[in-house]
Amino acid sequence: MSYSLEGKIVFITGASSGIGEACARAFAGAGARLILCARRVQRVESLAAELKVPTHVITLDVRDQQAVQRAVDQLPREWASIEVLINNAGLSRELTRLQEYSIDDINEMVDTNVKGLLYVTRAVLPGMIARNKGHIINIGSTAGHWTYPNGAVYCATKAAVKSISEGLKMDLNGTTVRISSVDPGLVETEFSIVRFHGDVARAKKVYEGVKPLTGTDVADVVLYCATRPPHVNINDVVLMPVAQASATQVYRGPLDV
Ligand code: NDP
Ligand code: 8X3
Repeated sequence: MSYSLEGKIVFITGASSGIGEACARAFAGAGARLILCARRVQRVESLAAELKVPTHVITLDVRDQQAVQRAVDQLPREWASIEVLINNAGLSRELTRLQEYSIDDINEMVDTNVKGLLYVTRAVLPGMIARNKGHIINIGSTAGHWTYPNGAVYCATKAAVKSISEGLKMDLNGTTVRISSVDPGLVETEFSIVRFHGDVARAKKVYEGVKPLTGTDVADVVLYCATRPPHVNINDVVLMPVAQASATQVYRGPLDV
């Protein structure tokens, strides 16, 4: 028997694009009520207008700890009982040897992927524990399992997400709050465009000759984790395109998929 999300409040960071947007659509399909956050709030407003479930939109930069805490503390009463938190907001910048990395790029990845995720979790989790009900789903990455060349910083941030998920499983022991990590390989979203600072042609090359995962493929797995019966905790799911064997081994020939 799967767990119903009908009417449940689901908080999604990074809902303006890619996996976060796909999660919003998937969880709306399951009848959840959605708190949708990102910096590009107009995009989130347009998405919310399409969805046929109640939504609450927040402009949020997860790097701003005070803004994160305020956003959670100031939720209207009817939106305060968050049951599922999807920590999705994240990004990569460049692919470069550490000795050449721009300090701004390093800070942006660490501040968003690690500190931002911690800030949101720290703000939302006490309420879940007090209600003894909740589920945190972190979007990690295969990059957190296997480091690849020129990816030390991004891979380190995703290894941190893996450690945070594992640590939370221990910290939450004795409560009914669940913690899952969903760790995809190549997903075609705006991720590579952001990584290469808007160079669309370079971003396209990442997926050349491959059928990558889509945001919807990942959202399916996130939804699966969230709809297991309350005694079942999916700890970690690693998913890749069938054409991908590791971070660096990607088959770019024809495949009948
Ligand atoms: P997108 O670039 O399409 O989406 C990233 C989302 O994160 C956007 O909604 C963006 O919103 C949000 N975001 C970025 N920085 C911030 C910030 N400071 N505050 C709030 N929101 C922020 O990429 P994906 O959908 O692919 O990425 C989503 C997650 O999936 C990331 O954590 C990424 O690391 C992870 N991932 C991606 C993979 C891939 O191959 N695409 C594979 C494995 C994991 P806005 O800019 O409007 O604030
Ligand atoms: C995104 C997947 O391999 O580009 O986390 O780092 S990868």
